[in-house]
Amino acid sequence: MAKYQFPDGFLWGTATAAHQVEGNNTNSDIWLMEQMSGSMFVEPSGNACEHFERYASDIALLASLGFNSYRFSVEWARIEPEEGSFSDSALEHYSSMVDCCIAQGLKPFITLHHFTSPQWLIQRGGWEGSDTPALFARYAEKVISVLGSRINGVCTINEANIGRVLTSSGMLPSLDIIRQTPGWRAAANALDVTADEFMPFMFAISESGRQTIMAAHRQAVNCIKSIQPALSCGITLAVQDIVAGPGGEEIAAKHRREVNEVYLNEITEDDFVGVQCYSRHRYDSNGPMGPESGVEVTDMGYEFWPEALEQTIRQAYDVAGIPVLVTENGIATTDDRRRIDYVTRALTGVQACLNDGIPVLGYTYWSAMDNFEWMLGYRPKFGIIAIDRKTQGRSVKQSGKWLGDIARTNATTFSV
Ligand code: GCO
Repeated sequence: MAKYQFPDGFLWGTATAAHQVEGNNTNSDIWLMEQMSGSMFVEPSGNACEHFERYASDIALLASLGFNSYRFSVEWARIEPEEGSFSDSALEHYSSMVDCCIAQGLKPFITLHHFTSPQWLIQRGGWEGSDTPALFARYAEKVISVLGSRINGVCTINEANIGRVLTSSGMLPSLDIIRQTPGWRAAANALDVTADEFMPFMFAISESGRQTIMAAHRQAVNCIKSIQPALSCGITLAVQDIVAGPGGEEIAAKHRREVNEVYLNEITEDDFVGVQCYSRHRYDSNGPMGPESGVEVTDMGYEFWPEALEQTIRQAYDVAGIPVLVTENGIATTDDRRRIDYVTRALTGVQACLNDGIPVLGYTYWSAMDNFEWMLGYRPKFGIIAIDRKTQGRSVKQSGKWLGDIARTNATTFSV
């Protein structure tokens, strides 16, 4: 038996992203891509989980389970549907979400950008556009001037390195190939830009894309701090445990550098780094090796490898030297017992990091509810709350009750 006690004030939460749960995010670039014939998205997001309308009861449900925080994103394409014109009603909507969290005893953590961008931004060069950092900072300033005094933390940009993760791990083909696909070309056409100019966030993998993203983060943090100096700000990164298979030392080290460390090195002044970890990635001298035979795979096709979380917390802290908030960790599975096993092993790693004195601020499970898993649509089920896609009915899974109980007591005993 292992007894775990987490530090006072440890954050226990779940996360969502606007586009994946709200529904009808019609002014965003990803919405457009989903509608195109030949789209790389297997289905459109449609009305998603109707979280835009149902947020109050969803938040109450999460609070009733025992969590003490909720990480959600505010949607740039709703707040600034046209360049320079900010929607009061969208800002009021997110303001009500924040109030609702507070009333229910959940500390609100907001993400300003979670993959989706307004279509007008893409017409202005998207995530390689030279004005994008300043445009993002202006949006951040607007949001924080409304919400800033009532929230507990801000993730400026979700998974700054996602494009590099997807291409280096072989989950997506190269950008050259993607640009030839009919769905990509049609979406570019619809916005009157060329296939090369069309640059949504997830695909900004070049060095200039990376610099645009990191400059947007820095400029946004400066704006936020000028309004709310004490507000905790960070960026989140997709950090899988990158390991070497036979002969793969060099290439694994290269990927660790280009996908993780180059970003971690630039955020040493931030208040925290958001670690988002799902599995490990193995490389040999030929590149990504895929899952090892005999290792269970999740419904995402990832290795069931919850120990990766401990490794990535350690790596992030080693390089950036700042507190770590686990902003995402979770598993896509329809067998909820596997979810409990996965989180048990992941929390074992969190506890080991805490025991070694690493400042881990909290654990956020991805995701509060089954939702729109981007290109894979609604098939992968990450949630601790199931959503009936016909009726939109919510039902809490066993794992939700289990994790909520751990959150409520801030302690647990595992028979490991
Ligand atoms: C990401 C995002 C989430 C995903 C989750 C599961 O990591 O890609 O932050 O939007 O849905 O990670 O893949």
